[in-house]
Amino acid sequence: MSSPHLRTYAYRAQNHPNAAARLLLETVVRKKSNLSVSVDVTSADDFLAIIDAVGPYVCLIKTHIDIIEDFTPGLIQKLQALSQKHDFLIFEDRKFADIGNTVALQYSSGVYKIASWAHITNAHTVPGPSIITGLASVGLPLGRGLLLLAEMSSNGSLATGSYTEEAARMARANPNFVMGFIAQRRMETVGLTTCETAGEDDFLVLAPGVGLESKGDAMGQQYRTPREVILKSGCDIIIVGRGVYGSPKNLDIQEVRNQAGRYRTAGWEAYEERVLS
Ligand code: 5FU
Repeated sequence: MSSPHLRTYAYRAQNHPNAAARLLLETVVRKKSNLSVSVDVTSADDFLAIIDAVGPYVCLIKTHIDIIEDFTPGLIQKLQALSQKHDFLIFEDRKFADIGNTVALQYSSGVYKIASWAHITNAHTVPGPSIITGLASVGLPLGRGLLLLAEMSSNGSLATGSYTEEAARMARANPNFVMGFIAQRRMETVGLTTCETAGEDDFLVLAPGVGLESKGDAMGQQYRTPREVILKSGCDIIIVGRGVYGSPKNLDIQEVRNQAGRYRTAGWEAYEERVLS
């Protein structure tokens, strides 16, 4: 059997064991978009304005809800209304990293009640497999999906080598709730011993660190182009933040729309080249 990334998104949507992954793949197919925009702004008005502008071009909106300075629970209702209006899923980039009992509380409770509105969230593997057990106890009954942080885009990341291999093994042991990875490449064969072969699991790879112009920022972020990420590295979804919305201090909503369209086209063309060639 070929690696999942060589099959179409439509085929993978029909066969995925995780409900959130199926919804995401179906949205990708309907909208012909493998673009996720990361909306890292601190004002609720800017947050909603950017999402309304990029909504038609994305399959997934990625949030860091705890950076919004004027957060109120009403913001979540507005976000959900935009998700309905524009047909996209929501990924809260919470990067959980504690023991199972604590992450279950952080996921379900507190100010943000992430599990109640985010289709997808993610976790570091530092605490070991109990972090998946804790999050799954909340998320699985709600049809949510979890991404494991197997690699990071930042310069000098420690998520390499045996750490990444262990993350891949943890995913393989939990294929119902773990729907994929935050990573920079495919993970099917990572961490397999010489006697093992890749199974039938289809883990989606969502890749941050994507930019068409810049190669990085002053704080260690590193960018690759959509073509490098989707075609050469076989990732499934590109995650783009500042490449789409620029500087939040000078928001130009028409330009945000233009950039979202540009990244969507670049990501989709790279996918078509991948599955058709
Ligand atoms: F896990 C990761 C990672 O390895 N790199 C990242 O950049 C997550 N991110 C997030 O993607 C980061 O927290 C930002 O929210 C976003 C990238 O934003 P940018 O503006 O495209 O650099």
